[in-house]
Amino acid sequence: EQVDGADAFDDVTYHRGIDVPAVRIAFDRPEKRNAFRPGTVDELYAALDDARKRADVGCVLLTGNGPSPKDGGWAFCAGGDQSVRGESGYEYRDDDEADEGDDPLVREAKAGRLHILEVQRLIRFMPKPVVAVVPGWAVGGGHSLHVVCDLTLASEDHAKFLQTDPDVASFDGGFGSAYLAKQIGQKKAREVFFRGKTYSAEEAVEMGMANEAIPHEELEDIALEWADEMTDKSPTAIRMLKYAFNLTDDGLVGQQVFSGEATRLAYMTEEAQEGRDAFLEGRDPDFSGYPWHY
Ligand code: 1HA
Repeated sequence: EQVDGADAFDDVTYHRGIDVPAVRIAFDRPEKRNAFRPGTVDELYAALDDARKRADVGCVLLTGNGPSPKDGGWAFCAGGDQSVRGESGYEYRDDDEADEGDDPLVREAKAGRLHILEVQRLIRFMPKPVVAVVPGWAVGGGHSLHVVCDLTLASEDHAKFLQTDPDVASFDGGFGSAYLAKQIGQKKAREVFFRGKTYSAEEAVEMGMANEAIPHEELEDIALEWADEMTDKSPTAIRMLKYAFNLTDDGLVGQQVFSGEATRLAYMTEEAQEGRDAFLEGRDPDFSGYPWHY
């Protein structure tokens, strides 16, 4: 069922599972191969952030609606909408009402947007698995989005993986490329960007950047099954595992995120509560009851 408030979105749809504590967030510009304009990214961020904060959501399925009413083509996402690309990024235009009502100075600061990178960080750091469900084209910045997701499930009939960044003089030097190289190896990742060849779902699985190729008509059902399996497990364990997988590639920020969860767990101990209580009661803490474990 549609999540409350989601009818305000123009470029994405946002639904909650009925029996599974998961949500489905989908690009909804199928006639543009689900390319994103700045307003699309704002809505995607808002939906993902809502999913991040909800205690009743353990998994996010990120996908693209289709087929295109124009030609029946399927897409996950074709990256930044080149028709609104300005001199320094992607721009709000007259038919994109997303920044209406903003303070003029905020509008000025938002002139050339590359904030899909903020979405990538949100996916990376949210404490629950995000699954890219790829029904068709995953291209450019759309390809990078599937790379940063925890898992990728792809339509074996229609999914196509393609990096066009250097064709349109763009480059995602972060997760889109360097993290891709961690997944599929340096030679292959360089080939993906330098050659700009299209890969099928099977090839993506073989390369290690997708988990499974699935018959198109079963894609969403299987994705929900995976979400069901994952959300049956311990939320704490899944969260710690995601952050552990991230840690070595994310440097000090990875350590901060992982350690924040360790702090949360430590706060739950009596030992930590003794520290808090001693402060509130104006006495010295007594940690003698808590041994130096090894
Ligand atoms: O690299 C970044 C960033 C890096 C750092 C920081 C921020 C970043 C933000 C964004 C990006 C990027 O995403 S750069 C890469 C941008 N994307 C592309 O270069 C892909 C362009 N599209 C295509 O190569 C092809 O359209 C396609 C392989 C996805 C599909 O081909 P197909 O099946 O032959 O369909 P096609 O006829 O080309 O497209 C259907 C319609 O969708 C066309 O519109 P129509 O002629 O029917 O009016 C087409 O223009 C439109 N469309 C597809 N992709 C885009 C698009 N319109 C605007 N922007 C698009 N990206």
